[in-house]
Amino acid sequence: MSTAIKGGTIVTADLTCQADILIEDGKIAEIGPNLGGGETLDATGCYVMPGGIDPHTHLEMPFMGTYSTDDFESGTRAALAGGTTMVVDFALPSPNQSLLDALSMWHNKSGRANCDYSYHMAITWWGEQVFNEMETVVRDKGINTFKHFMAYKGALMVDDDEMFASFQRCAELGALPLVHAENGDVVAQLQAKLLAEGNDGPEAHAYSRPAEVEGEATNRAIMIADMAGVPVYIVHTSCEQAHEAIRRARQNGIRCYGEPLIQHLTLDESEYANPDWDHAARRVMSPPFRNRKHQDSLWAGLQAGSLQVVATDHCAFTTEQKRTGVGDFTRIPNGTGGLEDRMPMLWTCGVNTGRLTVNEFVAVTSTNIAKILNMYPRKGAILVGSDADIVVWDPARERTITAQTQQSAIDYNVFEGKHVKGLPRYVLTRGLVSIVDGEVKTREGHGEFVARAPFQAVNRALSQWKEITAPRKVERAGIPASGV
Ligand code: DUC
Ligand code: ZN
Ligand code: ZN
Ligand code: ZN
Repeated sequence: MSTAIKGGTIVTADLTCQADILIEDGKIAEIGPNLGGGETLDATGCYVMPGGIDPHTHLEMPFMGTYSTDDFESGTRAALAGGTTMVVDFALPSPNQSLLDALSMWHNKSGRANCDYSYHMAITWWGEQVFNEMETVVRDKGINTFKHFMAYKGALMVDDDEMFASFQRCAELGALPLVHAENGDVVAQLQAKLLAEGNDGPEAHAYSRPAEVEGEATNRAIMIADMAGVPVYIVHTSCEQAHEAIRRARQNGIRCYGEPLIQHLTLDESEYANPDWDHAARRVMSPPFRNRKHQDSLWAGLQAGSLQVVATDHCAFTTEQKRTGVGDFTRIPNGTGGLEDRMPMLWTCGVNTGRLTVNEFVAVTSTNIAKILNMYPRKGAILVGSDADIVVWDPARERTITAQTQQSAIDYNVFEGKHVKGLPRYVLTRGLVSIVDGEVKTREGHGEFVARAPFQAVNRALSQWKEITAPRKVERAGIPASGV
């Protein structure tokens, strides 16, 4: 069965041209003038672009005493409705759980996915088993990225010594470390102080995670990666300090990447000042929304290329789940949705305002991350042989975002009331036409796992497991170890 997309303007990260596309067996078979096929999709007046890739989602994730509400079915349906044709989710082992067990759990959840997906593996604890399983994950399981949390002390957080050891392991395996960069020790102390002072509302969440906490950790992660001899990818870069650390490092020849979220680009900290508890709590995520100065820095980074990717960190909780944190902001499940709105919001606030060109839009929503994650040109490209993950984008189509018509399973939308201009006419996932003029025609289970090969690794034998041995306290003359 073949499909032809006719009459549109093909836009990729590096070129714009008029041509038709012929799709056969889920792949792009031909690009050129006057192509015909079984089914014809009219792209007149539209841009024909690589489907969006969201490299940062948490679908049905156990977190803070609950599970994020969008699963692989509703999450990927929401993604497709907004022009995103692939997601990369985080497999998150619980403490002492085998990485391979966690991976099987994630594979079980993703069976209902409507579009293709891949995983990052999180390093949530450190030990000989993790060290050994990292090799299996990279060599046999098609995963070349490992996520590290520098925050969530007492839960997901890894310390610097563990992070350094894991980064060195990534270097020798040809894997890329990802980092949630916030200083978890400082956050924990600020949270305790705020609560003790009676600040228990959602606005205190933002006070407990100032930009400095992120700037410090971003710089630390980059320096540790440099010492380990491995590139590093900083997830949800939300502030000027973090962006500056990335920009400076890149200027000095360090290979590092930064990923702003559509939420941080378009929503600001005033959301937490809303007197409606639900309104503010629904927007609690880490890092929190920032002010205009930080937003301008992120936009400038996308324009200059010092930031490369726009993601969502889609981690959707219902209002009822958020209310677990009434009386204690530290118990509000962290996370916001965004999968369905990333592309229309970025188009509206980026392309329509002149901040981004159409080609830059493709780069930051699709092509750059396909390259960074080593799945280009299968994904992120319009080339003969690439997967037919394609969005036919109608720049004239408009809509006001509202939870009432969204695909996500939660009961609100953080972009409620925003008017977007620029929406998909057609969305194809490996050739399957899944969205037609806003109408959802997704097929549950159509999505497949995308294996990603390792990067070229350091050319030497793998190291052996070594216990981290660092004396924590040393007795000095007359001063007991428990003292200063
Ligand atoms: N931040 C969130 O807001 N949610 C999920 C995990 C994270 O780091
Ligand atoms: Zn974290
Ligand atoms: Zn995070
Ligand atoms: Zn995340």
